[in-house]
Amino acid sequence: EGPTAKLNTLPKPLSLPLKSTALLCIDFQKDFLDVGGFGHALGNDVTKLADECLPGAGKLLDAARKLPLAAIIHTKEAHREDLADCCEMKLCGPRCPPEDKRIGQVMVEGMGRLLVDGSPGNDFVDAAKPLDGEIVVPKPGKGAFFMTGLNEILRDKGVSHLIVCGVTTEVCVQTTMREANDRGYECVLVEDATASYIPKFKASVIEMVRSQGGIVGYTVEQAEEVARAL
Ligand code: TIU
Repeated sequence: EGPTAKLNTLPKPLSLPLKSTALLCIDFQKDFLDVGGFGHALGNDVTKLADECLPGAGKLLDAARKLPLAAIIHTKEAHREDLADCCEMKLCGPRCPPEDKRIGQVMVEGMGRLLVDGSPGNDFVDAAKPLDGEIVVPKPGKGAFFMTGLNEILRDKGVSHLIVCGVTTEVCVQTTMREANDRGYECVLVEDATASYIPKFKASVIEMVRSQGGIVGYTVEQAEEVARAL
């Protein structure tokens, strides 16, 4: 019952029930999109992500804000100041970054401590900033359901379907979609509102999500199409 948005998704068309659909924006933070952030400290070229996914994310946010969707939720990968929620393996595990490029260090003046909540560089990029009334979920891991109240928030709001966008496609976005799928949420990944440092991994995730009849969820090419349908 209620209005639906019909999408030309793969592996088959999907009808989103608006009353129980949430927009989930994953980690649109300076730490991943800007030079001097955590993604940069990991050795990635971060300069292409913004142009690839922020226009699409903006279209989804604009459209969702005009409707009563069940919720608009923004996650951010953010550790406590004392790093008590950052395990040793993440802090200085196998990838063994130099001391000055670890979580909690200041790599670039003005960005503050890498991946620490409250640091300027840990904040959202301007193009995807949460508005008052939207939900912000800080998370210490890659998946948005790990050590957060996200499942309870979604249950409380009666959410059954998630429109998913964010960065990076194969790390926090894919992990979150798999967690959501296991918990019974139907997910649709918006291809031009997500990006990766490694383009072939983004392409692979899109293929993987919708393979085997939609083993993890659905994909749709353009935010524009979702915005028009909402
Ligand atoms: N490294 C990388 O691609 N991503 C992350 O570490 N976190 C998120 O994807 N948000």
